Amino acid sequence: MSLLYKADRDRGREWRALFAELAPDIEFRLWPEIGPPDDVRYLAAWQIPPDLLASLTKLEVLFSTGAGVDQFDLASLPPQVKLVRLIDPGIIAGMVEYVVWAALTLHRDMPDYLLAQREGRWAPLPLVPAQRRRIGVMGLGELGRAALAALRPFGFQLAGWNRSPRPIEGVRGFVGQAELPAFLGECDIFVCLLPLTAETRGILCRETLALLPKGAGLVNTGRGGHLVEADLLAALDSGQISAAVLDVAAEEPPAEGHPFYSHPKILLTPHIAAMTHAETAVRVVLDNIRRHESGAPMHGLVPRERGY
Ligand code: NDP
Ligand code: OXD
Repeated sequence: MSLLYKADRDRGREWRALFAELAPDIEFRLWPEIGPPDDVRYLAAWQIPPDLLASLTKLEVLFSTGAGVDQFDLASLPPQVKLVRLIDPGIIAGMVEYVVWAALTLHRDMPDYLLAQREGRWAPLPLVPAQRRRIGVMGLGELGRAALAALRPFGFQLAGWNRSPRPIEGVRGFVGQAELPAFLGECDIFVCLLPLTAETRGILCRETLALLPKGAGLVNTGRGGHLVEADLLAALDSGQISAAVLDVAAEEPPAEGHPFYSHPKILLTPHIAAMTHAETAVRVVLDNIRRHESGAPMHGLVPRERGY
């Protein structure tokens, strides 16, 4: 039985070493050395070259090497192939660090202070106590829930918005489109941790940004496709949004000269909020392969029709 790995090659070498140690019965193949394609039962990939799937006639499971699956063209995935996303403690830990850093950065007005420092100004702003700051998270999945749990000890007023009810202690819950305006109206800082689907594409747009309290801060660690970039720039210009921390962009990397690189109210990072580490990810994938082989349900199995 073999698994083909098609993602970052350096990380692939780490995966190969771990597979050799932990699962010598599985032949690990590192793209582009795919060997006989009809031996491949498992594919672990971030992006899939066109035509690859058609050659893997015995493929049983496609494992995303990340938490999301929006990078795949699901229409080209044969219906019998199971699709599994990565629910990985390493990704969760990375995202928690990033969201806490981003929320505190906005809470403590760091974009203003960075600008003041560069301009040689000593300009203290009022310090808002955490108890008076309202932080909302969109998407209460693995990552959204972990981020909220890490923000709780600071004493912020926390809220969460989700497709289905997900009660979380210490967090005001809002559900579905009908409650989106009420949720947004209570976010001084809000964090997008949604998956990118037909329903969530463009969800951060002029209409929704206008529902936030004036001067709110935005964190997008979901996908670039959630945000209508021109609408954010307009909201920053008008002061409707005071600052944004963005880890993702519609086009990655954004083209040279893109306003996100130089905007004084935007902190941009290159899609590094969380990263997949071989040490944790390989164990998760192996556990799922063993589950699949024994007929047990895999963790992170994606219902195709739902798209996340
Ligand atoms: P999950 O699938 O665990 O959670 C997604 C959550 O979003 C679920 O709670 C789901 O609701 C909710 N949701 C889905 N669609 C809607 C909708 N239309 N309206 C409201 N809520 C909705 O995903 P994760 O938490 O693991 O990951 C979330 C996303 O984070 C990934 O898809 C990826 O885009 C992004 N990500 C970014 C990274 C980075 O480095 N920047 C790293 C890793 C992930 P329900 O409970 O009802 O299903
Ligand atoms: C992921 C990502 O989905 O890194 O894991 O964005």
